[in-house]
Amino acid sequence: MLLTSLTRPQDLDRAVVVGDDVLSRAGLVDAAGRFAAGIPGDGPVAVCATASMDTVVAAVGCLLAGVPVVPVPPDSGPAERDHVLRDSGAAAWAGERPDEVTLPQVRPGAEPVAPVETDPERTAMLLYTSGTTGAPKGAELSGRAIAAGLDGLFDVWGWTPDDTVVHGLPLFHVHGLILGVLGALRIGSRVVHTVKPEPARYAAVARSEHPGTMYFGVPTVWNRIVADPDAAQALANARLLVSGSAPLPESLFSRIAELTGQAPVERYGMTETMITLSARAGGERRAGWVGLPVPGAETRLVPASDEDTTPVPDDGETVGRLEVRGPMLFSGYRNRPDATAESDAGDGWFRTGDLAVRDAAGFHRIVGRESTDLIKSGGYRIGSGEIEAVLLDHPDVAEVAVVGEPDDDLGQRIVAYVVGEGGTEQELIDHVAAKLSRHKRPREVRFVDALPRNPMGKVQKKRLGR
Ligand code: MLC
Ligand code: AMP
Repeated sequence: MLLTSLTRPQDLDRAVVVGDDVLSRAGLVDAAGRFAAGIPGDGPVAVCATASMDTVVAAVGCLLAGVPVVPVPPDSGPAERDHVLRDSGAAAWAGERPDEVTLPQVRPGAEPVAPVETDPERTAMLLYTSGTTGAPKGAELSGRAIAAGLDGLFDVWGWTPDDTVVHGLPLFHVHGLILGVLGALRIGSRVVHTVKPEPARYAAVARSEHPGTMYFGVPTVWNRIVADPDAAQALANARLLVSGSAPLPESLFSRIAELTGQAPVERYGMTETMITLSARAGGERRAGWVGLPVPGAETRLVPASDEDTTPVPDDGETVGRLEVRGPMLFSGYRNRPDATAESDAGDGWFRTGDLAVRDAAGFHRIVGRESTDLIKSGGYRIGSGEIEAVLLDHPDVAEVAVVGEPDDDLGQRIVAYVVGEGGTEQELIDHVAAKLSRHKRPREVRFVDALPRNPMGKVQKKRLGR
């Protein structure tokens, strides 16, 4: 059973709070059990993952029924949504249903059904995530993998039922949904979701009668919190301030420490691997470093070039390609044996695509990514290929190259270099926002006469940019 706390006989008031909606543990079990009663069959359920209690109830209902959950970003445009629905083989839809979606809608039953024991190896969550090219891939996470990943975090963060987790992150990714909701429901702590990850909302919870003990954010969220010193100071009494999903700049680490009196805990993860590296609650927190493997996880650094066979020393300086192994890893990409095989380095090692260094104490620092085609913007992982394909569909675009450029707030911002005539910058931005999730829209379009290409005709993205 993944959500172990839900089988405890004792109730817990305010077990889940999302905005103004509040459920006790018993209330959640009842609502999720009634949702489960309405699930037709045992195929995956696509959950329109708005930041709402409905999403929490639907996801928990599916897990109690032993049916895979496919969280769909609520603003995903038709191109992205159709792909997710087709590829996942979703059999039903939960939440507000767009006209074009014809799947049967889950209608909660009058009586809750009891949780079923499911094969822990069965996919519990199918999370869609971008690759460098093509449409997003569905990472299959089994109940066993999710449980292992969460148990590791309970250990390293000293996370207990006495905690209250606070965040406002999207409920369709590992960070917001698995850590931020399922983590709380597994250990039995409370969770407060602020609907949006705005500094004032985090501060309001911190100053309320029911303050949090752990606050989660991506670096963009922390950047906005330190820009509002009053909000930052409200978090001073928290037990842990946790950052992840993208690199936390050293200056931001220091600023958080200065304003709140405590250094943040940084951790590193991926959709495919959950969280594999983290600083310890009671251990060293080092700016620019993501800490040690969580219990069960192992890491290795392989030479950064195929020609080089010299082992990468643990000197804190030599860069290698990061590979990870452990019980929290996914079971593969849905319908993509090619991509699954490509990510598999043998013996259970997963190629993260990240470049890292490791020091003698086992601390890791992420120094970049192997591919320029994966962009991290606001903590979202975005493949340039998917955006390029949509832009090329626009009649005014002849050629395009999409890259991530440094951005003080978002980490990277999406910039599209376009060869073409007629379309304005805003038209092209809106074109992408209408077809894909909004966060995949370019923040900037630069019109150029030609794209830099090598003699083979391949675009040289590293030569783009200011
Ligand atoms: C502006 N907007 C437009 C638009 N121009 N919308 C459509 N088309 C246009 N042309 C509007 C939007 O509607 C929205 O309004 C507003 O602009 C903000 O847009 P945004 O891009 O969504 O928000 P922004 O403020 O930039 O977001 C910052 C952020 C967000 C931090 C809130 O990036 C975020 O939630 N990031 C979290 C990502 C995350 O959880 N990643 C974890 C992955 S798991 P409105 O009204 O809707 O606000 C993982 C594993 C691990 O990585 O290690 O954790
Ligand atoms: P996603 O699939 O959205 O989970 O994105 C995973 C990617 O996010 C990783 O491969 C890293 O590139 C990046 N990432 C996650 N956490 C961190 C971190 N703490 N520091 C640097 N990069 C991170």
